[in-house]
Amino acid sequence: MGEYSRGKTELINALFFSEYGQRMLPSQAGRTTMCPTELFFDRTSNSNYLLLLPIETRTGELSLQQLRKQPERWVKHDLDERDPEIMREVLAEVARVKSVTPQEARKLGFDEDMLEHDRNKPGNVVVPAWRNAQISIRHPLFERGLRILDTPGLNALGSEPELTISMLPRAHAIIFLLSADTGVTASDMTIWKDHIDTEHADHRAGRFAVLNKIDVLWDDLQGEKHTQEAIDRVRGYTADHLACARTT
Ligand SMILES: Nc1nc2c(ncn2[C@@H]2O[C@H](COP(=O)(O)OP(=O)(O)OP(=O)(O)O)[C@@H](O)[C@H]2O)c(=O)[nH]1
Ligand SMILES: [Mg+2]
Repeated sequence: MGEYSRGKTELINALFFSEYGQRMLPSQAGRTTMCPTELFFDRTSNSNYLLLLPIETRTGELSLQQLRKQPERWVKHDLDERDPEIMREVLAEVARVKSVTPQEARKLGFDEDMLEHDRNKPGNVVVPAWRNAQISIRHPLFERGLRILDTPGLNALGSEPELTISMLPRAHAIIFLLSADTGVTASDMTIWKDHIDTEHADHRAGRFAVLNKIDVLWDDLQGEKHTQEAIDRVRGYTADHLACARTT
């Protein structure tokens, strides 16, 4: 979890897909991941695929949990691991947005103030095209049962209540991504307080705050000692802010 552009998706790419030699999941500057994205391996079907739940299902009566039991409501793409280039193109869907009128956005349950305006179509706003993505992909850790949830940044997080009420509190562990150059910003803090450091959450394997983008603190002019001091400082501030124990 974390505010947008902290590098959540890039971390998943680095940890799980580095052998493909390219970014499997879309990761770029600004808001990228638009819907909660689960990664796992479906041992029952023993196959790789991407399932996407259209945003329009928000107008229906069924909850996300109910919709998860109805495969016909999801759009399915097969993923061929022998063709990483095509796989990457298919996985780009998790970043897809739609341009709609403010009325349509309200009908879909969005708060207009939380949405970005469509620069190509004045008057329109941009909403995620999908509510939820499920990616079944063969990987030794996923085959052993690991399941990861990659979340979008704060605004998109807040628009899918079941995610924050049921999925996140049940997670065994949370990795909270921060950027080393900014430390804990106000919106990082909102995510930490409202969605992670909550009373009824499980998180039995822990909550880990991770300072990403440490390379932006590297400074050839000032030397290594200076860089190390800068890193120590930001770690100290971060730990104090989040009131969690410092680890190396
Ligand atoms: N310099 C540097 N850039 C990074 C690092 N990690 C990620 N980035 C870049 O930061 C940008 C945002 O990364 P994403 O992985 O898309 O961030 P995210 O947290 O998934 O963002 P959302 O999907 O919008 O919530 C991308 O351009 C990444 O390449 C890092 O350790 N160092
Ligand atoms: Mg992302």
